[in-house]
Amino acid sequence: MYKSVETLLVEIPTIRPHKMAVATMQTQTLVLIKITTEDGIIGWGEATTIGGLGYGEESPESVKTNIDTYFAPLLTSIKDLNVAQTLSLIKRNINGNRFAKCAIQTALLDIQAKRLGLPVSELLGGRLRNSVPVLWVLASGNTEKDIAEAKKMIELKRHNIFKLKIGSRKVQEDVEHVLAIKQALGADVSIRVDVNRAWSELEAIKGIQLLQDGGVDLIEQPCAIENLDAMERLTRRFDVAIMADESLMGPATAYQIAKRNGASVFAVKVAQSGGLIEGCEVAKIAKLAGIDLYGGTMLEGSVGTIASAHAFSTFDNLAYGTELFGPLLLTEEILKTPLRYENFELAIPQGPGLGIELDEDKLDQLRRK
Ligand code: MUC
Ligand code: MG
Repeated sequence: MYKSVETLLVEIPTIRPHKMAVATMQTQTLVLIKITTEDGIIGWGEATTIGGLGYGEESPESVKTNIDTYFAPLLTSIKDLNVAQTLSLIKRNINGNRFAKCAIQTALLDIQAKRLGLPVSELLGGRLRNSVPVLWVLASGNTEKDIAEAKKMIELKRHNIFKLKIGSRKVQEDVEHVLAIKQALGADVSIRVDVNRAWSELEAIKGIQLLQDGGVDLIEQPCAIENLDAMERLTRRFDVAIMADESLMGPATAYQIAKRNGASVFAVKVAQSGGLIEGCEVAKIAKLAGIDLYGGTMLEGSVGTIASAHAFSTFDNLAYGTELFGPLLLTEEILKTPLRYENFELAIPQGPGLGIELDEDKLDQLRRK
């Protein structure tokens, strides 16, 4: 069935430093998985994370080691299982490792969808849209540069919603930075902030009140991953949307957060969820709990980005759009035909599988040897 499973670490510099409370990125290390079947079909998946171990529990190196050592031998030993049975076998034999599991699942779905001649979205229940709105993240760390960058994006019709990375400065300084940008861009431009869990609950109360009063639309992951008590109290206290990001680690945590009103919006990330199917399960839990949806990213390159878009295209209500801009933050193109960003949206390919073609010569030049 599966002849080979390869894991590539691909280093690509970013277009500018990307400053977050948890790490400053100058380069992104893409973790790409290529699975080849015995009858010659190739499937791709991605397990990229942010800042090595700065953001999550899996690093590019740990993902590669675990895939090469545990996932690959298991997959190449399979004789006659369908995709669901293969995923179930993986779950029974391997704990944790959501990023690796997502990448493997993506590649298996890419293969299966190519076999059936359908886009991956159709294996996930079917798309409701052919494109998704994409915001841009302002994270240069400088107010004037961020304003200029935002104005350029609006002019290019690339993005008209912005998320600001805050949490590394004092609350008051961050608030002044955000509100200066909000004022410069005007009432019609939606501004959101991502604190990346940097605030204590008291800092969050102070910061969120000022941001809410200043017209900011959404506050992402203000407090620590495990501090769901604080997330719940903030969600109940404020009118502005409070979004769970890092606290969401798949369907089980989605259920826990939903049950206790720990967020008003979920940032669904396929890698954090442990797969595209699990990302759709998180969305289903949100829908049942009356929680709004946002399509998140781990700043993946084109493979993870388009895989996410296939999953997000199936969501009934994507009230807060997506942040699937990862490939636009990178200085190198790894697809033969780049993803299409136009009119503030990312187009989702109609072709079989993920609907993309990797430039393998380019990957060979960029991969860690
Ligand atoms: C995060 O926490 O949201 C997504 C966009 C971005 O700039 O950083 C990531 C991670
Ligand atoms: Mg976030």
